Amino acid sequence: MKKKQIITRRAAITTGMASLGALIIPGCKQPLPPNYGNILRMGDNFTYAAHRALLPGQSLAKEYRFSEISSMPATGTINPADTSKEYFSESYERLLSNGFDNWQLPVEGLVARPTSYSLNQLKSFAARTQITRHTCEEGWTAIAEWTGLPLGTLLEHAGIMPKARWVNFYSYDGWLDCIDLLDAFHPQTILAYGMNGKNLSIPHGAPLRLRLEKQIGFKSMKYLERIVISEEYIDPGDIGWAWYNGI
Ligand SMILES: Nc1nc2c(c(=O)[nH]1)N[C@H]1C(S)=C(S)[C@@H](COP(=O)(O)O)O[C@H]1N2
Ligand SMILES: [Mo]
Repeated sequence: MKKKQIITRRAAITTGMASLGALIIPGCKQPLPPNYGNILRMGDNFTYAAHRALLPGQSLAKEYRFSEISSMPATGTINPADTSKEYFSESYERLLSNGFDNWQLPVEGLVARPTSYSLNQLKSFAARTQITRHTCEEGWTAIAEWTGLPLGTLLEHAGIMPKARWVNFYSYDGWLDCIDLLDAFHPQTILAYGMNGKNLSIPHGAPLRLRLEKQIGFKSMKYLERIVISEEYIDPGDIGWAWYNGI
């Protein structure tokens, strides 16, 4: 799918970052978000709950009632096991043929304990369920219920390091995208394996997708394959979008 350039909220983030002692890289238009060490130093109490309470710009996205759930179309990639599509993935096809029993999510890079998590392991962490509105850049919205584990829980389980600044996501249909740690530790940022009370379906990103409720729809990556924590910004190439697209 072709993505169009939209205006970033650069000014807004820059202001927010100033309070975190973050830098604007000279000669680079992009503001540098805080690393995990910056976030840790913001409080005396290094617990996840404390980070969350202290982080700026962490207002919650609106959550809806069960009766407000709408139908939701699946867009972009709708089945990476479809051999007729250019995004076909042989490894995804193999995992799907086995009901995702062998699926694992590696969490690598700047973590003390690089780990590959099975779906059952991910489901064993405390889950969060939220009914939120998805806003696609192509002009439609939909309300659905999502269940999964907070991304922050996983990052702390893997031992995210103080130098870490970016969380990069790779998907089976070949996408690469990143978020900063303010979004990564936002309480509504979850890795979802459930939708509307059922296992996440193939069109909606099975077995695991990101839900990033404060940014535009395409940032909620489906078909997660791998997570890499980095200090450097990993350029996803020309996807026609800035890395930050808040709503
Ligand atoms: N891996 C992957 N993630 C993706 C996409 C995709 O094509 N591939 N499409 C994005 C877009 S543009 C939107 S609007 C949402 C759509 O989610 P849905 O198909 O569950 O409605 O997923 C996003 N995440
Ligand atoms: Mo979208």
